[in-house]
Amino acid sequence: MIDVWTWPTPNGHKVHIGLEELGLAYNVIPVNIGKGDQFKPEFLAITPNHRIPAIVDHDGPGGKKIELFESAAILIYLSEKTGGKLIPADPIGRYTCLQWTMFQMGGVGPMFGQYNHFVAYAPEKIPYAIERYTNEVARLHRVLDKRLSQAPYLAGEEYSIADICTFPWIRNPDRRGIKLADYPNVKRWHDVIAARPAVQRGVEVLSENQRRGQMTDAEREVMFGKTQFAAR
Ligand SMILES: N[C@@H](CCC(=O)N[C@@H](CS)C(=O)NCC(=O)O)C(=O)O
Repeated sequence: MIDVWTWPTPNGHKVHIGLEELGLAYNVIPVNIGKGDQFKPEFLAITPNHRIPAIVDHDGPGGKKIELFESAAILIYLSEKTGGKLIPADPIGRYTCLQWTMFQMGGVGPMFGQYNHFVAYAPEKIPYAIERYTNEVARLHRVLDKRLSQAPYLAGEEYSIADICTFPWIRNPDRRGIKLADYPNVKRWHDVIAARPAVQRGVEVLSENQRRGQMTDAEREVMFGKTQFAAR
C-alpha cells in the first residue's frame, strides 16, 4: 500500500491522478497546509521541504520502504513501479516527456504560484510583480499552445506524466485570468484530459477541503509568516 501525504492542490492532484491512472492502491493522509500540518514532525521526517505531496511506498524497490517527495519524482517512480506506464517507451518520446515534465516543474508551477501569490494573497498590491507574473502566465500558455499545435499530447502521440503534471495547473483558468479560448490547442488538450475518468477521480481526492473564499489571517501566518520561515 502507498501512503500519500497530500492536500487538494495542483501538486497534490498530480499524484492523485497518476495513482488513479495506474490503478495503484493508496491511502490518503491529509496534510492541511492552511493549518500547518506540513510542519508536524511526522511529515518533516518524510520531507525536509515541508511541501505536499509526498509518498511512502511500503513495498518499494526490492520490497523495501521508500519515501519520496517532489511530485514529478513521485510520478516517475510510480511509472517505473508499473513497468514504465505513462512514460513513452521509445527514447525520443521518453526524453520529450521528461523535458515537458521539467518545464512544468521549473516553469509552470513556480510561475503560476507566484501569480497566485501576488494577485490573490499578497497584502500589498505591487503592480510590478502583478504585471511580471501575469505576463509570464500568458507566455507559458503560449508555449504550451505552440507545443500542442504540433502533437496531441506534450510528449507527442501518447498521454504521459508530462500531461498529468501540467493539467492541474491549467484547469480553473479563470483563477489566473486566462481564457482557454485564447489558446485553442491547450483548450482541446485540456478537454480531452478532463474527460478521463481517472483524472475526474484524482481531482476529487479531498475535494471537500478545497479552498473557497479568502485566506484567513491564521492561514496567512502559516503560509507566509513566521511559521513558514522558522528554522527547522
Ligand atoms: N515542487 C514541489 C512543489 C510542492 C508545493 O509547492 N506544494 C504546496 C501545495 S501545492 C505546499 O505544500 N505548500 C505548503 C506551504 O507552502 O507551506 C512539487 O512539485 O511537489
